[in-house]
Amino acid sequence: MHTDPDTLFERLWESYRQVTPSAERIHKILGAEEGQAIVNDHIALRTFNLDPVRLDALAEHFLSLGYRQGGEYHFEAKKLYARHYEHPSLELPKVFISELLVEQCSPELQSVVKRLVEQVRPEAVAADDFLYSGRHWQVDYGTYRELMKESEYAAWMAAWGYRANHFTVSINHLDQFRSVPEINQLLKAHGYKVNASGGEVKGSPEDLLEQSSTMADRVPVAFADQTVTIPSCFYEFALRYPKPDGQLYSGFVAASADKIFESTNAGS
Ligand code: OOG
Ligand code: NI
Repeated sequence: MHTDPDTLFERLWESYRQVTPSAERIHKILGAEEGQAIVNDHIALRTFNLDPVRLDALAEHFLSLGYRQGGEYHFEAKKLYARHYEHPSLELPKVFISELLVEQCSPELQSVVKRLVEQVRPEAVAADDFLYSGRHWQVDYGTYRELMKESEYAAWMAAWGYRANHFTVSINHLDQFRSVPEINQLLKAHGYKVNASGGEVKGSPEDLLEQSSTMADRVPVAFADQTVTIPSCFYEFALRYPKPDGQLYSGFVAASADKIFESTNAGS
């Protein structure tokens, strides 16, 4: 486990950046427009609900840094469960961790995923670098395709393993851009594809959270048998509104999250 959150987030960004060239470019564009550092609202991690890699084991890395558990979110159709974590020091990014409810999936998917997870050493999960350690298993492209038919999430996990699947720019901390549509316009002007599932702006002021995201980059990944270009990670943007007590809402919105998961879908 890391003892310093800044180092953990730097390492997570480094591993994310390596497979998400658009995030680094957009980060630079925004940084140049703003003339100040870009603040992260949150990051997200994915896993399977099997020992030793279940959500709780990933969360332990943040609890040991003083993070506390926030809300819970259910995604019945996608067979996912998620929780968010936040730190009392509000400048640290929130963390959204989800897990695939493997027992609800087909026997075929279950046996593939169990075979992958069996290859993860329990000691590796507690190690400093686990959250950005990538894949701990061999998987061939045919298996990835099979998983994809049933769960885009399972296929993504099989290909990419442990890494942040997105970082999220806090629009509240920007000066030149005040709304999600303005950000979406900037993204499109630079040729990036905005996730349009459920609309390009997810959530509303009534939800206290508005979000948008790019569609994941497509980069080559080395499967056990061949190298193929597939969706990697994406960049997200979030604008939070104050609750009646004046504090910014710090939770997530399940209906919006449900669509944001689709930013890593293979599409047409
Ligand atoms: C997480 C999707 C949900 C949000 O901000 O609601 C999310 C994922 O794709 O793993 O990031
Ligand atoms: Ni997110």
